[in-house]
Amino acid sequence: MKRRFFIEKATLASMSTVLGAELVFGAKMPEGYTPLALQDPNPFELFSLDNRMSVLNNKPWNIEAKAHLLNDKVTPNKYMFIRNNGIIPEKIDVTSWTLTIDGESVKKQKTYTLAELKSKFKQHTYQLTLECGGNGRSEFDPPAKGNQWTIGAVSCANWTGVRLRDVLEDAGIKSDAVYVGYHAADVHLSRNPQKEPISRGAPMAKALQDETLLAFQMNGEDIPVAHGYPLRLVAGGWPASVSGKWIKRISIRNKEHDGAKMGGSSYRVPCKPVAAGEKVAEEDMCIIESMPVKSLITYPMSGAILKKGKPLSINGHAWAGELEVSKMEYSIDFGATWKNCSLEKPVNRLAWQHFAAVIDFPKEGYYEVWARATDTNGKAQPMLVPGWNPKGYLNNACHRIAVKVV
Ligand SMILES: Nc1nc2c(c(=O)[nH]1)N[C@H]1C(S)=C(S)[C@@H](COP(=O)(O)O)O[C@H]1N2
Ligand SMILES: [Mo]
Repeated sequence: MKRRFFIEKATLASMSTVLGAELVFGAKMPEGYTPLALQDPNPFELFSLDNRMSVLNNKPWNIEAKAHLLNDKVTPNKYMFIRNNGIIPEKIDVTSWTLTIDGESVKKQKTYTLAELKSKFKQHTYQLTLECGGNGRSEFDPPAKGNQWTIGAVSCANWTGVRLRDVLEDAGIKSDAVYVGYHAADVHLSRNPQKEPISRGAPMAKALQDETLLAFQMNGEDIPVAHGYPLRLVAGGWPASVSGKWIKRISIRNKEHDGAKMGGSSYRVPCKPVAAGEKVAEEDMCIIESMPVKSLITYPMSGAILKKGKPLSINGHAWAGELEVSKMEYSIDFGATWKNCSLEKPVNRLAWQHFAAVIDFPKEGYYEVWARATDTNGKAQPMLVPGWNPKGYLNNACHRIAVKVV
């Protein structure tokens, strides 16, 4: 029997509209087929990414790096993870782009063009570590829903812009201000214009830090579209969800910001540790602020093979949210004993630090190199996955690579 395909007329008509031309033999298309011109573009070309990056999701786009791709001291654009909660703004007109400062606690609501922001306020450049709160989620058991990030949702780029503080102070901050909340130009997955994909923020103390920027450049160029062109908030050391992309409006609030993904289990963890899989009441969840101490071995790649008698040079980065990393160690005996790595100072506050070590292995065989950072409060990374939480945030377990000595 001849197979017949039923493609609704309305679907065909809407496909034709998007294609900008009649889909002449549309009725002959196999069921469920998407015309090539409507298929997802190649994400590596679309975002100018290295094709070894891992695509976790396409609707919305979520893409992470691999440890060995993050070996540069400053993360190049092509290795920077992309995390979207909604649809990247489709039309961005920089000439008409404005930023409005409003909210209950602004003295005088003000709107700035990009040109005004750039000329009116002093510009600053900082290297800032941005890590997604859900980086490492894939290791939690029972598993947590959401993008299954492994270790690659972290970056440290050069960000140039004006201080958020300077702009907020220009508009005027009332004495009852407690929080800022951002509103951006990306589109909710439902395409409902009443809904925002994400609208987070930070307490005033974080908003007013020297390093909290309204940035228009990343690594010396216009910010790539996927990373928030033409204007984004950058708040290093906190979950990167605080660093709103495509910023249109910042509200100075007289209460904790209540935008999309501020409540429930979004970017919040149980205030006190809970058993794995336990249900946690909303009032027992706390907003994630400074990210925990963590590190990554970026050289060599896991699976390295080494000739017997040769030492192995390793290197990588370590970071600790608002704090600095004060000690970096490695272990080749599954954490039984630890030796020190050399550790550089950060180039500025909230930038990741670089470590290195030269390791001798006693004999042929299979080894693992584990790396462990300790922050200035004396807190070290846990060797294995830390406290379970409903959304799988804050996995700062020691990074490990496999090494074979032959
Ligand atoms: N407007 C907007 N800002 C956003 C997001 C978003 O979806 N929309 N995602 C946030 C999250 S969860 C993260 S981890 C970072 C990721 O920044 P990147 O894509 O530039 O690496 O952007 C944050 N800012
Ligand atoms: Mo994130």
